[in-house]
Amino acid sequence: MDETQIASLLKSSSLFPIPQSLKLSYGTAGFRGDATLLPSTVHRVGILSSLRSLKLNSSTIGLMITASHNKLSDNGVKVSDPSGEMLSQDWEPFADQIANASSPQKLVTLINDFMKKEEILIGGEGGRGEVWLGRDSRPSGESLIKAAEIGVSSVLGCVAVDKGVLTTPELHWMVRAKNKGLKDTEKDYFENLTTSFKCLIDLIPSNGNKISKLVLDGANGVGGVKMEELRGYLSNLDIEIRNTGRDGGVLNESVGADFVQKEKVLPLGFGVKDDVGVRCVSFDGDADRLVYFYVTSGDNKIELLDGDKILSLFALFIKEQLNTLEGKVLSRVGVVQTAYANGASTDYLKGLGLDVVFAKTGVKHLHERATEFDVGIYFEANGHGTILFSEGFVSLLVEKQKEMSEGSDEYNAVSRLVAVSNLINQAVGDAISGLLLVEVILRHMGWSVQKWNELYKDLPSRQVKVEVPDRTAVVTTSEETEALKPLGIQEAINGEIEKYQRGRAFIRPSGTEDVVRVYAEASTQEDADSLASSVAQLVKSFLGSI
Ligand code: NG1
Ligand code: ZN
Repeated sequence: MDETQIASLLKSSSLFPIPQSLKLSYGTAGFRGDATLLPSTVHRVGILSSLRSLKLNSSTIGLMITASHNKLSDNGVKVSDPSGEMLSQDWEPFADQIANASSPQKLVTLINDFMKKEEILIGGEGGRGEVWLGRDSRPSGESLIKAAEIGVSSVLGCVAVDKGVLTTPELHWMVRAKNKGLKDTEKDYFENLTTSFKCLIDLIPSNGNKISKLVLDGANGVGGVKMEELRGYLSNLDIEIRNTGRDGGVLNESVGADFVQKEKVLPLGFGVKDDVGVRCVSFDGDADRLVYFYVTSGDNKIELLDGDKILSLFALFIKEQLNTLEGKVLSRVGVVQTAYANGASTDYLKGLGLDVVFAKTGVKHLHERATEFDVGIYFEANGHGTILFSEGFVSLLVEKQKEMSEGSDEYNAVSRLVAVSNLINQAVGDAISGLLLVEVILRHMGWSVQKWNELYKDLPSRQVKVEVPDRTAVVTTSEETEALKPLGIQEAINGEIEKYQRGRAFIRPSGTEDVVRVYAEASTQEDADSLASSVAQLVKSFLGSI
């Protein structure tokens, strides 16, 4: 690194001093924390993104400012690799190191060492770098974007392009499209969705399955607003949009996919009286998750159709198309879930004859496993997921289609699969594209939300979070189903599990909030609640509570 570069880094980082006692780690989904503490972190992630772009021959990198489902006062930052996937995990330790470097000098030393190791050249001998910036609707995002911009451009030869307020999946999609040399604007994103959605609607055999109105809870975040924009392009979707954030509601406060999935109650803005039986859907704060629900009657309890049920609907539809192609197209279809998947969904998917594998919590882990298949479908129970089609498989489909007679069942099945591969975001889970696919499949099947819900019956479950002095004291096995530390806690949890029919429970430290999460499942809701509360009690007694 030459003198000019060193001076540039020292100067820019002195503008963003690191708060005392800040200790961050690039968790399940990047860095998160109270927004006021994050300018130095975001600035440094800007630097990292530039280095990543230089390392990858000037490919465009994405930097997203969001804290997804966290409260409004939080924010966060995560990086998209050129393919639209999450930052490669082998750069995460470097991200941790620079985010926590205690002074500009230490930061420069770390960067210098890393550049030598990675053989990254800067300035005259190096190439150019480009980083696209996006942010969700959090007000704190405005100044954090500036910190990112300054970080990016403090690396010589690198520029930041501010793409404004976006959903997380939009930015990932745009970065992916840019690096593939495809049309890459937000308008292109909308056009791609509308074209493939319309194509799937046109392929519905009767083309007439009527479907009732859908009501969206936008979590008072960016997703509802973008959905309003998209509605302008779509003539085929009857949707009412609530919780757009314009009516005074607060982001993620008693609204949104995380709230609905974890609390299993109606979000604000939805009433028991008017909405009984209506098909409803919730996005999370940055619109990379969705869950469906409906009110049965009486109280504000809901029937939840979570990520597992969305996954099951998608798997069923894909399988139906592939069955039509039996003997013509060979494919490996796989499903990826996490320990949070409801046991009943796993049984159902296995019953469909699908290969079901498990990954650690966090979509980066699920995504990686899904790439092992021709068609890999992954979902977290919380509604974050997508379908990955290998490029080879899509080319094979297009090739085979040429030999089929237009309008035949097999021809239509191939057309549907190709249209799904365009509609569904191949970069990352995307609430908007997920919603469109659910809607088209329900129409294709001629199903109501209630009928879809009957695919299988969820085992009652309960999730709680426990605030502890140090969540890192919990260390788990790789699949997160057993706790290795603190010593003795797993035996105690097992002792509780044994008391319940179909009991299952586990704990893990959250990667996005300062809590230990507890998950419990049992044959009745009462038992699931009681198991969750005794395991939470164990966490408190082993780790202390605050
Ligand atoms: P943590 O906080 O690590 O549990 C949560 C979700 C993940 C994932 C990330 C990213 C649960 C139990 N965990 O992670 O699945 O979506 O947020 O947003 O829902
Ligand atoms: Zn999110």
